[in-house]
Amino acid sequence: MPIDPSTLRQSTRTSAAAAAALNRWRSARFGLFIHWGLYAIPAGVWRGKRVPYIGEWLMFREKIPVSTYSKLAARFNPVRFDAAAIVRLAREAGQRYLVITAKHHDGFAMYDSPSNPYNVVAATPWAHDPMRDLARECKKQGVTLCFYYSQDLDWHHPDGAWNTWDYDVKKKNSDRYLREKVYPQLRELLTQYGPVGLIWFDTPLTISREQSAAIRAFVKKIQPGCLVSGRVGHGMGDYGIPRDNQMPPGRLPGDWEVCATLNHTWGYKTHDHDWKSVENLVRTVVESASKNANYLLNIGPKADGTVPAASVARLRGVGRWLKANGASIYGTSPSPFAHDFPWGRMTTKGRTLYLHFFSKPSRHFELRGLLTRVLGASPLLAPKRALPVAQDKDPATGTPRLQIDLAGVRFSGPVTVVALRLAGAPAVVPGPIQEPDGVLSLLTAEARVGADRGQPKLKVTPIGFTSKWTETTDWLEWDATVLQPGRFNVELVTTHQHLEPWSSGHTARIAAAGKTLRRKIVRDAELDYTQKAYFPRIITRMGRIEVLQPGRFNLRLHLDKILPQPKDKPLWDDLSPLVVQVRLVPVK
Ligand code: FHN
Repeated sequence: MPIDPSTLRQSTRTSAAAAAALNRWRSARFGLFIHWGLYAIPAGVWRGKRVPYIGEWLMFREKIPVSTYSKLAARFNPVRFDAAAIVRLAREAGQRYLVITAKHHDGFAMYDSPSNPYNVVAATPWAHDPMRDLARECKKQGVTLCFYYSQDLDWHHPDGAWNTWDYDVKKKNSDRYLREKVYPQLRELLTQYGPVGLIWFDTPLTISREQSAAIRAFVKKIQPGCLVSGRVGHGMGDYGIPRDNQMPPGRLPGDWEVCATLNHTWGYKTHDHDWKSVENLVRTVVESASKNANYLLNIGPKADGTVPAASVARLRGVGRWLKANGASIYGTSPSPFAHDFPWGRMTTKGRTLYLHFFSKPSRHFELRGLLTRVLGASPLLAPKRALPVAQDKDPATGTPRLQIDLAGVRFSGPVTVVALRLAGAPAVVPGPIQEPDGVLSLLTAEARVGADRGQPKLKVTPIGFTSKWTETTDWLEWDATVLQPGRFNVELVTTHQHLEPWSSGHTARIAAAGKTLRRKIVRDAELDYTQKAYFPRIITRMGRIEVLQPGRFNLRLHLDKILPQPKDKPLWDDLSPLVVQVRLVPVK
């Protein structure tokens, strides 16, 4: 599913009201996404056939005519819908805002929309507005109500985008669609339910820059404190959104939201039982917070209004961890380090640095690169006794080292947190530093970009991948700190966007430690991480180098041969190699 790369940028036009709203949203860190609509009736099955892909795309996948699909409305009677229970579930999960599909791409409004009869009150036997119930319950239970609204794709309206089987594309007029449907409906959403935390716009595939700007202005005029998601398009959102289920490597500049499914669909599907584990979900909450991102985790209620039991169980599982450990997530700032650590992630709150361990490290844990003095360390949970700490400098490189004796920590559950009390706000040595296990990880986000001649065309996206690498003269370069010299296997890590082909077969060249390694980009292995099911990190083994001295280490990456981009690719897609990092792994 192609996405306009401008959704990765964030607007700088922020009013005082929006800044306050953004602060509140940021400190919430965890939200509930709800995809609920007519598509919950077929639930991924059409005319007896299991339809691949996400459930809410069924109308598009099967090219179901509007006249047929709209008949589902007459069968929509979710008498077991219980707004109080859904908001309570969000509370139990530790989610502080809720984003529900007011109108998805099928064009059906899941609320009372006086401007358009294709809605849940006017067109269904239920004749009930669930958003009124949710607004009341959110207010009562202290959860911020937000709406998802598909401002571009609309397969029901003749002027909406992407229904080519009912309507003549040449006759479509997007301004008329905005005028007739989007603006009236946005006004309703922003005036019928009290304060709205944010409008979660999505899939800006055909919308113009002017249209995105106008939609943003329209929302802000009615509710200045209502945020606008990055997918309003053209960098007009208050925060950015990576692709669905995408976890960027390293810390991110600006505000972000990682949106994710619990299985592999947003709208309910009867036959998707591949659920993520509570461990994976908790780690993703932590990892998002460490990267200055909120985590928006989805449920897809069934056609009768109930939430699948597997979803309820998982959300409650995350909630149990957050209830005990929430101080290390809510209201925190991201990790002071730009890179990820092999043992876990970090968040900060003022002078406290939280170390989130994903696995039990060795008793004498070492953290490199923290410049600030540590006054004390203790586990976040009982037994809260002080842990012995020592700080010094690596004699050869001067790199600050912190040792913590973790013998007093009870490691349990998906993530164990240790809090460090610092003498000031955390300051760190910039750039990559070799880890105590000997691995050196060079993230694209931490690289210098240059060219042998002129200006580089190559860019690094805000989420830390290369983009538009089309010139063999362009390069990425890193300066890193090596503490334990020796022989290393050099690995190039590339990725691809979900559902898009992996761009392989190019030739990479790495120059480091007086050696040149050249190899075709092929799949030798994959890295393990939380979102590997969607965005694999593919390792190409480049060869071996030997680093003789501790100290500064330089590595430069070129592409010697770049295969041409396919001619028929969609405009916004980048099929050049997406480089995530270069890893140096000590030879055992
Ligand atoms: O096409 C939609 C999809 O149905 C779903 O709503 C997700 C949620 O992020 N957004 C779009 C795909 O990115």
